[in-house]
Amino acid sequence: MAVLDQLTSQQAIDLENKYGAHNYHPLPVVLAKGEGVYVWDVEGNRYYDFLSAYSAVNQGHCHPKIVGAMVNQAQTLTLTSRAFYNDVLGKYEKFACEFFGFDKLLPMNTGAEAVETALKLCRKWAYEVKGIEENEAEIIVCKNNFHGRTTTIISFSNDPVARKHFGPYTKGFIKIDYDNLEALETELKNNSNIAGFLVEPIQGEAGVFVPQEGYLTKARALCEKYNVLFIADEVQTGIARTGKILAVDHENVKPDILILGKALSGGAYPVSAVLANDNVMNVIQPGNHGSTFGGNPVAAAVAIAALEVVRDENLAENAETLGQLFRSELNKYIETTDLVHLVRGKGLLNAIVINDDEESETAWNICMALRDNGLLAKPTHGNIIRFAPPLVMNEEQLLDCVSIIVKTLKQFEK
Ligand code: IF1
Repeated sequence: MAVLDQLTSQQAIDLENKYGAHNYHPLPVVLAKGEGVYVWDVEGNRYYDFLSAYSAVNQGHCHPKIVGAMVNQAQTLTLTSRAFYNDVLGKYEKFACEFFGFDKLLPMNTGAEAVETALKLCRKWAYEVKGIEENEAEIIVCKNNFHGRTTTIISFSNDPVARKHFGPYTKGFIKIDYDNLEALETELKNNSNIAGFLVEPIQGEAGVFVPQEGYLTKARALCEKYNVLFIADEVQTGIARTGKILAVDHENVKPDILILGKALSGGAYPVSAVLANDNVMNVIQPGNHGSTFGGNPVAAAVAIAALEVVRDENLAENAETLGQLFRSELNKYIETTDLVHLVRGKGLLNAIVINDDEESETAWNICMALRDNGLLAKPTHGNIIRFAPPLVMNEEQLLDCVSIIVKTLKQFEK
């Protein structure tokens, strides 16, 4: 077998099993091609993608404008490092700062790196601007958070699988309940060493958990009152996914630090960023932080194109409209069955909760049956299935997907 011969699905799976670290448990489907809302496996079967690479492919697979920008830049200049200037980064920084309404952007590659960047930025601000004593700064985070997989980030996770045997852990984090303003105020009131509050506007990995209305506004106000930075991790919720450009826009909240990744590139390339105004970002000086690839010309060109697509194709509005339709259609079905407990979400970031315990295989089996019926989704936390299609979907396609989902769920009714 030559290295680049076309594999069967089973051959591809066997290769990954034998030669790849076993750090994932993928649904058994081997994808070979993507276009818009569709992906194809190596046997040529077509599926609706209802995961969008965990909300990275909001603009749809292989969007021609994004791929075009990438190919064009890749043929011109790919990487200079930040030892020299390149002629695309500044244009991208200006474009993105104006797009999201911040003074400055710090470019990185992955979501976890951007979260790390935000934590460093917050700590430095705490020492140099707020005046917290050296090494005393603490950052409040929420239980059941997901912010990535670095050593520091898993230090404040409470998922045993993500944490166990990776210690010793990084200090300086306080965990409080999500969606609980009293818990936040209690911490802020009693501890003058708090530098920041890091929060997901909707908790994705926790099963698309949407906080009560007003939570973000009030949390933001509390941060202001106690001179603490409000840090929004919009890696998953950002870039039109929830029906607004940012999930915090639903409450007109402006974070002190904004963390973006995933769909910032439309899934074409690893591009992440931290945005803040000068009063915060200016604490970062040469040598404090960086990355070989962060801000490279390909990433910059791709990100500009990816954001232009979101704007020009009105993806936020489309996510809002189709999300309403999706939840109302699924609710019609849920009223008729005991199998599904509820559907929840915002825009096109949704999940259904299966009426079964977390250890049961039902959600996984439903995802296998969805696959067989032409739609790809993945369980999170055992009994929850996340539904996050590309935002370039149209109404007819969405209704087709609803009928696939309902037909599949009906196969599981007792
Ligand atoms: C995996 C979940 C999604 C994120 C938020 C930072 C990052 C993520 C809010 C880090 C990444 C991913 C990573 C992916 C699974 C996935 C995920 F199920 F774990 F929660 F999207 F829903 N902040 N989320 O959601 O970004 O470093 O990965 O670029 O396989 O770990 P990254």
